[in-house]
Amino acid sequence: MEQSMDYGKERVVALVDMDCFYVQVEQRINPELKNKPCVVAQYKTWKGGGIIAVSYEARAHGVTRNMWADDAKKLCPDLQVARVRESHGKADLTHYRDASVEVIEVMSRFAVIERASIDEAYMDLSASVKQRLRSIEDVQIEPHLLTSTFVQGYPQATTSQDKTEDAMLDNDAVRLKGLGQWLASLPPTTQMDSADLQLAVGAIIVEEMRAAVEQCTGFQCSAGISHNKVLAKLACGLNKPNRQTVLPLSSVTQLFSSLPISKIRNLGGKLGASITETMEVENIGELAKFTQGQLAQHFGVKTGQWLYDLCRGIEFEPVKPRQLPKSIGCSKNFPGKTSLATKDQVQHWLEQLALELEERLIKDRDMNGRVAKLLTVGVRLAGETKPSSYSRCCALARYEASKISTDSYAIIKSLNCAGNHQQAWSPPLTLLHLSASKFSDAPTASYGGGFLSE
Ligand code: DCP
Ligand code: CA
Ligand code: CA
Repeated sequence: MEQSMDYGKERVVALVDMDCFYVQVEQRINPELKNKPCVVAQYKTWKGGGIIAVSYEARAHGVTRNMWADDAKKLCPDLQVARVRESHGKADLTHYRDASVEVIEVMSRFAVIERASIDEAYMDLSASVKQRLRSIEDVQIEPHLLTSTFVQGYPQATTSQDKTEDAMLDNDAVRLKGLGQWLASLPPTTQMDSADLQLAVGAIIVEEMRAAVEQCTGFQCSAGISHNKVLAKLACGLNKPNRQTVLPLSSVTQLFSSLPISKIRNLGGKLGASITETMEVENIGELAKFTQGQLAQHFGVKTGQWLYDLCRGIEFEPVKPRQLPKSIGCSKNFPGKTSLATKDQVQHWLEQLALELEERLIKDRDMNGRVAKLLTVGVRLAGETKPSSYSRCCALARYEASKISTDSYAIIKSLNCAGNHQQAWSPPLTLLHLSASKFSDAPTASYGGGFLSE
């Protein structure tokens, strides 16, 4: 098929992701933790608790997520440890969720955003970029508008002497050199349909957005600016923290030639593993040697076409305007000996989870004017060989913890293999998860906008 020169470069898409998010939230609550090696840990019962977020100062000492806080302290003796709060006997993430709402609120002043997780959001900047380009005169874009921007693939080191020279520069000098080179290669701002020029203007908007986020919330973040979600997400991770990266399509071939398939959005799991196995390739760029037909043969027409474009850096998934989470859920793990082995225990923890869910659903209804209609219960069973997971759902009729927990119990009861007359639950459960989804507008009388808020 004949494709236009700009195939795959139609949009400007960015991803913004907060740096060590929970750590920054804790540092804002307790400023003594700022600029120090610091982690956020969950629960204290075992080895000082499990680490779920790590400041960049602590990363420099080799501290990583999933380490025990006690082990991390051996690597970094002056490590500061902030603790996740607990309520209903489980982790309480309210602070982080509230901080997330603050950030999303600031970002939404700049663009229509899609909230992708507690600390990241996609945005389609195509329209804003065109508008900005129309409003600026015929000028060259100056590096001082892009003070925290890296351009992937630049500076282009062509000779080995170039490479030796670049190796002598500090990180920011390399950044500036690359940025300068790339900006110099752009056409004048009157040539509005230039894909790279559009990326440059997108990057200016994202610089402004990130500055506003820091100004209004105190939190720093990183960003990726490219032509689609996959490239934007990838670019965002290239120069963390507190930096943003432009990924022009022309730099993709080089980047993809040594990029493991698992690093690509949506390919971190089973699909990625099966691609590596069936096609016998390690890096995403290697997929470009297969025809559309070959890829379709192994992965079906739809996925095959998607991969054919993707390994060339081309992807079309739209940014969906959505600021609110699609579901509200909570869960708790019961590892090893703590697994739930009696009906009473299962009921008790369903009640605790239902209490949290009720609280958060009511807050969500009041703030966002919507109600969830579906309740899903997930469990994981302890297994000798491999653990198995199940989920069951039912209608969510009322926001009432007691009703939620009895309904939840009723729909998972059949997973208990112990006899009806026994108190045991078997096999024991190592995870319980409750989640509410399928939102629709709340009846207007029951929340803000009625006479009470006049
Ligand atoms: N989080 C968690 N458990 C995980 C992954 C993340 O509780 N397995 C929480 C803590 C993180 C937050 O979500 O602070 C955001 O996750 P990220 O993966 O974006 O990681 P960070 O923001 O901590 O670090 P980075 O600067 O690398 O983005
Ligand atoms: Ca993050
Ligand atoms: Ca994230």
